[in-house]
Amino acid sequence: MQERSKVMFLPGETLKERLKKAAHVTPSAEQMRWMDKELTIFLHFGMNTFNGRQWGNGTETLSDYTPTALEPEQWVRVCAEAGFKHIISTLKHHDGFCLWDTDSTDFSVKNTAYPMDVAQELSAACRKYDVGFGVYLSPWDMHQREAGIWPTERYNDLFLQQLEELLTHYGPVEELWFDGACGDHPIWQKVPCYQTDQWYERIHRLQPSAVYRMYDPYFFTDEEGWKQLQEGKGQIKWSGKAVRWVGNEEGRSRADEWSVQPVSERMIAQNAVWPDLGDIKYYEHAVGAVWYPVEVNTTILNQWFWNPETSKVKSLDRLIDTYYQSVGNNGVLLLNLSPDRTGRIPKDQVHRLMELRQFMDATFCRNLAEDACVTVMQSGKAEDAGVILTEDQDEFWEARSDWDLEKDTISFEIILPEKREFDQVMVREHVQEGQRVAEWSFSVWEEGAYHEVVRKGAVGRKSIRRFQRVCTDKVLLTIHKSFDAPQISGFGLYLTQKPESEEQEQVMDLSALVAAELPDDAVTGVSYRLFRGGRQSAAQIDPDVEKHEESGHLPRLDPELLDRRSDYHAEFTGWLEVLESGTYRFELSSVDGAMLCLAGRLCVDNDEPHAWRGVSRTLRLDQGYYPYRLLYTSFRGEAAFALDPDADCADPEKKRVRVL
Ligand code: FUL
Repeated sequence: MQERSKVMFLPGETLKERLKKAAHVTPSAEQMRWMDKELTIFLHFGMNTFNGRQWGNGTETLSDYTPTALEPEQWVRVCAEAGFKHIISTLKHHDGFCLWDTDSTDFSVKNTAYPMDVAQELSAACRKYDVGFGVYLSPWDMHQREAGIWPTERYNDLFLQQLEELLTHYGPVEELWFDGACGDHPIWQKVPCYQTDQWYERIHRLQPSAVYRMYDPYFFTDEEGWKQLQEGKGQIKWSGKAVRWVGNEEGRSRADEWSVQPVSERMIAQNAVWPDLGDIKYYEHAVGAVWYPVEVNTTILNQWFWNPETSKVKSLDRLIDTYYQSVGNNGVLLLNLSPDRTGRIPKDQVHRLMELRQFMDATFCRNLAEDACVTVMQSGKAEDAGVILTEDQDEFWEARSDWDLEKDTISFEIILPEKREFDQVMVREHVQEGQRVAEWSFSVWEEGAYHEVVRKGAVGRKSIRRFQRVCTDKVLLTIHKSFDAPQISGFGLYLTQKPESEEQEQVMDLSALVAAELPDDAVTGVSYRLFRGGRQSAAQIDPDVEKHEESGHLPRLDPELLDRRSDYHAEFTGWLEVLESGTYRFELSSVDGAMLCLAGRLCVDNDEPHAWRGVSRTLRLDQGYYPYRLLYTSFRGEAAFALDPDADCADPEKKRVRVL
């Protein structure tokens, strides 16, 4: 089979012709190998681990870096034991501190009291455990900015030097990660000194089997070239080795994740966050299409770097959900672990990761349709299609070659030897020859008729959909729409098997901290301080050190103060009154980071940039008054937050906890 990671369209072609062409775009061997890994580990460790920040500023001193028992081999062991296939570690984050023996700068581990070359240890351990070695190298470099080198041309040379060192000194590299974040420059715009073509050229030459998460702005061609492409002349620039950022960091993906992406813009930039990216409508004006598979990167903690005060491990349910949003939605999961100040991944993260492993093992160990009979109706004839139950990805069932996008549909009837219980269905396309299915459904036979329980768009390499548990011996998979003859290479039915996990939401007991009476100097209403410049994390605000731009008093806790502006952070302080002793669920919702402290203790942590999201925590409180402090940062979104201190009580009049 010929590999074709891009295809060009001609101006007069109809939409149908374009879609048919797009159906034959295929992954490169490198992309296919990467997609088959399914599970990969991200790892954030560096200066920030020691100074309690999420973004350093490049002025850290080498003596801040003080691991006590740094052991990259433990990172790899954890990764291998959990069945993850490669590990991408932050060898340089935005602060510019290098965790390998680099000749490019003095700001590296080499000059610290703990001079271990992390890249060296990590890559050696990766070879030992047969785990891939990956590199996160931040283009944005605040240390070099302080030194006056970023963002001049000299910086690109320095960056190339760093990249070459990492590509040549440590054996095979599986994946490189070029973060688009840059607090000094508008997001989605290329920093002019970055010569990204040179970066990619080095990878192609020095590590030809590596894939890379491209730096966000990527140009398919120049302005002139774009005009030509629109006239049907020339080729877009595409190596077939890139992987696509899903567009958020919360472990969510779109309803439909298309590995084939129509090229409807000269540049890839903020389209990473379009909710309908890859939709048919973009083919109307596209000049071509490329294979650009999705990577879902998210954290096991509520933040990237470990922090003794603010980080907490996500619930197993959230991680399970992320699994379905990534591996179960035609993507690869890149899950971040955060070593602590010893330099090892702490037990609570390892424990949660292993719970996720147990969940995957127990749920997917047996395909409940493995011994079923599968028949498909084609041209009025029933045909055996049992091949879709084999585990071999290279075997598949293919519809007739004269498939018509508008007219043809196809149904597989799957008959089990007896009634079985299940609550999820898995479908797989033979993506080695393209991603084609655009609409499918799944129905179960109950009480003498088929009932549809899933209806969805794209399938891709693997699509797993969950529904209410059913018990039946007959199901139907229907392909309603496909850009060309569908090729189905896998089908499965599974039943969720969740290990007993510790209580998801632990009650935090603050009753001992109560201030029974409101102190004389307490005032009702809210005091605030506003600081310019949103931060990636609300935990980064240090109101006592930083200079505020505005301060004052408000009659109530009012997010309108922020006037929906982004790029602000704020501190609000005041008093809460608990009318009755009891347990209360506090819910803190926000766009971007928010944290609530009561009586000096961090209680609800909804930190990090994100779209509108609520986080809750159940607290035991005695009757009385509690001082609160709410930190908020608006980083990329439009400022908005809301605090509900008695979220289980819907009637505002009856709430037993009040913000004064
Ligand atoms: C973001 C960065 O700013 C975070 O610190 C983290 O490295 C994440 C993977 O990407 O854009």
